[in-house]
Amino acid sequence: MSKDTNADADVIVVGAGFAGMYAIYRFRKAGLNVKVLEAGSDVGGTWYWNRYPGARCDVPSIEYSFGFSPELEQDWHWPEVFSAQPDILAYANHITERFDLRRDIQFNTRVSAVEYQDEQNLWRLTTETGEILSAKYCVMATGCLSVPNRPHIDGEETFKGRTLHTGLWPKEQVDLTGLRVGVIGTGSSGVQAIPELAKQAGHLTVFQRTPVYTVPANRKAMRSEIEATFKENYADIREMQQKNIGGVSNFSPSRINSSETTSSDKRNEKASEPRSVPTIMTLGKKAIQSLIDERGLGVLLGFRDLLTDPGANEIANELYRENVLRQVKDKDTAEHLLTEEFGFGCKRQVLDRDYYETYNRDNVSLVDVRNSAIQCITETGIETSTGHTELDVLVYATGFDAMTGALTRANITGRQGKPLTDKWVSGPVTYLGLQMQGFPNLFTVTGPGSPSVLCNMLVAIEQHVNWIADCITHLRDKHIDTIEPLASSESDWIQHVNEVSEGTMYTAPNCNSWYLGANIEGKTRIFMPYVGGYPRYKTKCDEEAEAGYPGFQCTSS
Ligand code: N01
Repeated sequence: MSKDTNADADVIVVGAGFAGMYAIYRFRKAGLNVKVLEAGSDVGGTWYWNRYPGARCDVPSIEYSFGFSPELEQDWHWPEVFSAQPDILAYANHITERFDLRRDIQFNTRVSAVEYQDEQNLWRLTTETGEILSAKYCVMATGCLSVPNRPHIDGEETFKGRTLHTGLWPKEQVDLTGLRVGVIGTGSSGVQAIPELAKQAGHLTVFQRTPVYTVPANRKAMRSEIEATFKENYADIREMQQKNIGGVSNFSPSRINSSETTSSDKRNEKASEPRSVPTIMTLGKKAIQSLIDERGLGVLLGFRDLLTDPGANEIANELYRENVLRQVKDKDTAEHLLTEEFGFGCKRQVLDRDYYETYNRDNVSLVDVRNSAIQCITETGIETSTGHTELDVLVYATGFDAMTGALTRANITGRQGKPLTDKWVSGPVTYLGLQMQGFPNLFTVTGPGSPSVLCNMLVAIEQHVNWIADCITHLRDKHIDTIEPLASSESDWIQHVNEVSEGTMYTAPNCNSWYLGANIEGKTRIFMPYVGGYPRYKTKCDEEAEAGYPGFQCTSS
């Protein structure tokens, strides 16, 4: 119960992923009474739902962790350099127990409506079971990739086998031994799942619409001396994260460039003044192929000009295609796996473990749905324009209604009952991805217009939740009833978000990614995250707070 009103809490948070979890800790510290509503039966958000075989993180474990507690940093042990889903979920559970978070979370509670009550200045949340809860502040911690996309395919309801989605994988073990399994989709989820599913299935058929750019992931175990060094330097690592464009301390492109060059390159660099950073264009194709031979395809990602120079991007593409042709033994399969429609950097980079090698297995086949279109799902499998594939299990690895999906589905209405979906009819409109005009005292964590999915998520989450907690504290201290952005702040910010994305590979005309909403039929094509970099973004948020929120309209009774 809220101390100030008759509401059920000071703040209701929707979602108990990492954002909702940290919100409990941080809001409690600010003296706020908090209640979290979570659809799942436990904490972890994306790591709770995405349990498919092979699921793991593409940010180093040491960095994909919270920085708010030095004791937690020291105590927690990550078994691998890049963590698998069970280890991240174990971390989420550890935090929940360590900070006694569960007592403020109501599980198995899906929110069906979030409505602003103008007269009472309260947010009223209705759950699917009809329960009604209210609070002065509402925080949507609903995640950027939390609404699975399952494209409609004719006949899908007739399939007599088992249907699964990578983003809603069952908790209990799924035994695929000896079964005929089909996978639709070759994004990050499909690429991670395919090698693991192939090991279990009798036969695996991959239905691919767009070939993926994927490079081998780091698969090292965490060595104790490396872990000790990280832990000794955690304070510096956190500081470096704050200064890095993607919120990752070792992500600086210049460091990557220098670490990916050979030792002779390094000697040459030392000898020559001024020091030149090797690029794809300066090194040339042959030299880069030797680097690939030495260290794998991932070296391509270390070159700065990959994302800025179309010529460099095309050389990287050529090298990429040549190396895929070398790895996949069956020439026809290899040809169909070749990327061609867009360059590196349009879609989220995928990291894999044995993706291409998997196509060399006898029990794996590829159906290229560009030449062999899916026509319908039958009782026993998938019918394409070139034949029928018999299946016992069909796995959708077809991604998410990203960034806006969870918010537009929550039936949010603001002042005078105005739906958020009306405000966002031409794409999401927010100020700093934190608030929307017309929706007072409603906050979004890692909302569209913030770095979110282009940043280390845990860094982005901590920054947003801290900002929101400080903002609510300010409102309380100053006896302010409502806060929402000025219309001009919103429109200036959206213009800036669009400007900084122009001319990048992300928004190239031939690029169709979920960042742009292009994976969802009918969704407005607009680049949703903020690509101007985490430090620049954080400075802007800090400036707003330090100046007393001039970009926002506040009211007091
Ligand atoms: O989803 P996606 P995802 N018929 O949208 C295909 C994060 N993540 O779940 O490209 C046939 O990328 C679609 O084809 P196309 C990460 O940020 C991270 O894999 O649209 N195919 C594509 O191949 C990631 O980017 C990790 O032509 C259809 C696939 O389905 C984000 O989540 C792991 C189709 C969807 O790929 C989303 O990844 C997993 C249709 N009708 C996820 N509809 C890590 O941390 C869609 N497809 C490593």
